[in-house]
Amino acid sequence: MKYSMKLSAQTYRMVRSGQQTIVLRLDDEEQRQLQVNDAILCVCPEEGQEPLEARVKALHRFPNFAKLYAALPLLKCGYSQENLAAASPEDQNQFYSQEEQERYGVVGIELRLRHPEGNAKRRASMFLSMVLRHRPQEAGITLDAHGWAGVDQLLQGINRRFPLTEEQLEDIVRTDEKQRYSFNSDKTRIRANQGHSIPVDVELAPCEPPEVLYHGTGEKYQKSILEKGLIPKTRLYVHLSQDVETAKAVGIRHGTPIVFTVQSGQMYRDGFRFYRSVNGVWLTYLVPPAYLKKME
Ligand code: HQG
Repeated sequence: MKYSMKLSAQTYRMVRSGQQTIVLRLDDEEQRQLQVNDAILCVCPEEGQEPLEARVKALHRFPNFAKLYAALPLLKCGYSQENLAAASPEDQNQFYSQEEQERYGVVGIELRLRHPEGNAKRRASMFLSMVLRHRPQEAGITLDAHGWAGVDQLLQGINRRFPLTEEQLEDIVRTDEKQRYSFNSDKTRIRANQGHSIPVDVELAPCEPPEVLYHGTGEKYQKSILEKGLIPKTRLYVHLSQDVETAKAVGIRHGTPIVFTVQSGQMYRDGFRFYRSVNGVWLTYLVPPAYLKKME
């Protein structure tokens, strides 16, 4: 079944660019028919733009916007770093009356675009991250002990699947939204800043973390995490975020997001080591359950 959804000009632009992946609505009769994987057409009558073809990736339902705002990553819901601090569930009152909100509940419709903008660049970047963090053999290259790959070898190695020029590679490194990669000083070598599953030492100095850090994950892992603590699974480290919004954005990659607070200050005093990657991700080897608390 095919649905169509009207978006304001601003929402349309943010959805098209990939910055916004979750559209907020009342959970009324219309939205309740939606199911995961349904095809949905996003139209913008104001601008007379091409409709965007999408599928429903997930439906995040809440009794009210206060709960939705607390749970979902607002940076994926139409807010940006500039207006995030001022974001409030009351922003929705201009669209839906209090009465309607209480009557129907609300829903975050998570979308996956069929033809995302910048798709070729994004796919090249994802391949790079796979090669530089997990499987260099896919490009027929090896990484040195510190995770570096020669730029020439890398470009040659990925050429068949992703023919990139040096300039295009530099553009990916410069514009990556999470600053995942670094060059050495003369740009002859490149590596991923963090996120590896293969044992490389990216030369991070241990440092003192803030008193509290955050870990975003999927609800489905909650029970196991509360029993065993946070473990690195396939990566070298457990990844922790400096703020709740980033943690929620990490968590939604695993389904319904939940966030744990980590008593990192206490862990540090108890002798656990912490590292901060060049791109601002906090890393540690494991977090025992005693230092974890699920945020409500
Ligand atoms: C979970 C992305 C059950 C853990 C992000 C997580 C991040 C447990 C999953 C970076 C567990 C591993 C890393 C336990 C941990 N039982 N589940 N005891 N302990 N887990 O992708 O932290 O886009 O390896 O909660 O932004 O989600 O790749 O780790 O859900 O910075 O650059 O096991 O990856 O960055 O998943 O994400 P991941 P992550 P990039």
